[in-house]
Amino acid sequence: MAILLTDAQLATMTDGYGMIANGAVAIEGDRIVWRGPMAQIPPTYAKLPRHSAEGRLVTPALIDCHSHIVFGGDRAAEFEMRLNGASYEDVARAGGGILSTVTATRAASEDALLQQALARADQIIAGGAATIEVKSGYGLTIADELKMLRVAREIGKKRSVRILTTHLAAHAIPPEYKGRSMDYIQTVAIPSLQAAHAEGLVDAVDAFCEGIAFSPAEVEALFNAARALGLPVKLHAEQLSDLKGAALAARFQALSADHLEYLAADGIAAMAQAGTVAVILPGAYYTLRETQMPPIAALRAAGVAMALATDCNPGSSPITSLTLSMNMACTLFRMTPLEALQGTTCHAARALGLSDRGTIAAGQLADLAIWQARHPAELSYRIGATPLHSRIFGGRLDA
Ligand code: DI6
Ligand code: FE
Repeated sequence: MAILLTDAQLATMTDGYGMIANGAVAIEGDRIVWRGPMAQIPPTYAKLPRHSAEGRLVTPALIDCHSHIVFGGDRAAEFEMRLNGASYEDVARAGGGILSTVTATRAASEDALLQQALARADQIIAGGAATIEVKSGYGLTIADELKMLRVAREIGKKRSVRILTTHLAAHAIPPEYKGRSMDYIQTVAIPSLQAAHAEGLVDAVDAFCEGIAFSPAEVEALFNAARALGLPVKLHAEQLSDLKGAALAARFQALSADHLEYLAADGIAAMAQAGTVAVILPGAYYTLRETQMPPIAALRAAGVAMALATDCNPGSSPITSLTLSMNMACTLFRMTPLEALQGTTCHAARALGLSDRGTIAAGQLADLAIWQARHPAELSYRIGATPLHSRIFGGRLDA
């Protein structure tokens, strides 16, 4: 299988947008072997079967580097509670919130979970994604965390999408461990991580470092276990308060620290030093009607790479659109359309520790998005549209 994609407005994302007007991409197997201007197609690639983008914008396929798309039930009732005045923390303390999803997820069969997750994955894919990171964290027993990770991996077998799985047993303290959170880390979170790793189900380890979840000391115990297994870490940090989670993550050379609304200068400096990516999640900010903005300007000034993701989850971010997340990041946080697209391509790849995708360059996976657009700013500008025309996944044009 080899094709030459022609007549494209290429945003290669190798240096800013890295635009190539009237560009072409040569693909052999699942890899890009050449890209450049139409006028300079090497003779060997000029003979390949051609597929015209007809002047459309072509970008690397998008990457959703932070999602929780495997879960049972839904939380529309909680949405309604919050609209009647309850805060996110009130809902969590009242036994709702994450724990109601835990109950539904434990009760669901693997197949039922898969069917629901596929529907969400399909929406993210239809928005131009070819890679989705999926977290566990609604099982909170060894068996149920493994079940979630198996379901997540299954999505990649059923659909044209690459799935990365993140172990997030340290997401919430289940009722049976109420008041014994360190005990939960020692007897459930760490053993489930070890078991999942032994089954080859884990690409990275995450935790929720927050007053309503796990303390920095508890996260550190988990991260030490991850390190012993040679697994990279990432952290839900500074979402609702500043527990210095980002600095803790940076000490463990974390791939990313995510949310970051309450991130302070010390955390930014630690992330810059460690090369930890800041994953910005405007869907959660929007849903929770948060007013504290993540420190975008300070992250930019410190040279911290910013990624952008849906955080798709039933409580704080029921969104399956990366382009809408990009729009929110621009309009709410004043990220630029370039930063937004870097956030869902090259910087999202970095947030997952991947160097084989996120740009259009020789050697990269041939995962491309062809858009009903001409300029990349259009992707962030439109609200609620799905401007995808078609995708190329692993060198094959989607049916
Ligand atoms: N922070 C979030 O915003 C989500 N998880 C987390 O650690 C919320 C997940 C949920 O409410 O179900
Ligand atoms: Fe999250």
